[in-house]
Amino acid sequence: MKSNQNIEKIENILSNCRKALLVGHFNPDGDSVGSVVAFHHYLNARNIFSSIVLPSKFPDYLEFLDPVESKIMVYTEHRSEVSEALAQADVIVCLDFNNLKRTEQLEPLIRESSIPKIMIDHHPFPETGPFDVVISETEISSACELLFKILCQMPDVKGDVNNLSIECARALYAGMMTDTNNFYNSVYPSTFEMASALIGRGVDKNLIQEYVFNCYSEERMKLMGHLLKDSLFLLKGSNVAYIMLSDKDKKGYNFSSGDSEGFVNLPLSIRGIKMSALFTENISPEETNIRVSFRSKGNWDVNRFSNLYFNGGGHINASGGRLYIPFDEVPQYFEKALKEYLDEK
Ligand SMILES: [Mn+2]
Repeated sequence: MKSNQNIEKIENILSNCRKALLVGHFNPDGDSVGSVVAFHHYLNARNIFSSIVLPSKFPDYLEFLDPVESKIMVYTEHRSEVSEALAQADVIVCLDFNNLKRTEQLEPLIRESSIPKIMIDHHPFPETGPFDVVISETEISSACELLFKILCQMPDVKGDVNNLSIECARALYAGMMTDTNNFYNSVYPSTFEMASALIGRGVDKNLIQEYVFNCYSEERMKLMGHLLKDSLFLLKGSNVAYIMLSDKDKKGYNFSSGDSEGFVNLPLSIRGIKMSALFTENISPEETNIRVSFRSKGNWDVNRFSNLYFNGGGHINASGGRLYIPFDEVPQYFEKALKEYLDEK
């Protein structure tokens, strides 16, 4: 379907809507939080009330985005409030994920709801079934860039970025900036155009960089040093490196959510390394598993690799997944999967 028809459909849904529920993905990152918050501020300007719900906690460094007038609800901590917000909503908007599976415990609630649903996302192979409108583009930096493009086409914005509130503009910039790792990857000409327009609108990019990149704890920096020294492994004869982050190390360095942000990129700065992995042991009252992150360069497809061996997916050069095996068996499993995957090619 043509994108202007989708814009019309969204406009139709919103013009009949009083309350919206905006949903981000599990383990929300900057793009996830940025996109739901930006959409919240857009709706606010139209006098449409919206509640934001995330399936799990978001990292502390994104707190500056949390709207004062309508605080983000984390489903695991605000179950009844979320159920109430859903019962009152007349539209659900899903941002920055391609499958309702990515909302974990929220999935059945959203699936069973009969109100209109909109998906705005930039991951390949979107699940279209449950949605009335799907806007999915993969040749774009982030969900925030896609949302920016959509908002600019809305009748009330009329292509003029000055018609977006500064709070909306700031959230869009933050999401794009984090998903591109500050313009390092997945950047298109349109990404710079968006950045230029938003800075022209008054977004203080230095302040956002300060919040996102320079507000880590001392323990996080020391954990990074420890991992690079003792838990970074290069696979001989290949262009692959990986980091093991154990539960013991997390406890020893007072780990909090978001502390491992960016760790997976570190091995890629070693000459010759084309693919890197971060394995994080995750032991919590709710679940025990291993979180897997991959990053790669060029045509090394970590989306497919994660799909085949790590119960996950994402993009060609950035993906995630999960493993359900003992942590000390990870290196062996990883090397075997790599060998199989590379031999098959
Ligand atoms: Mn994203």
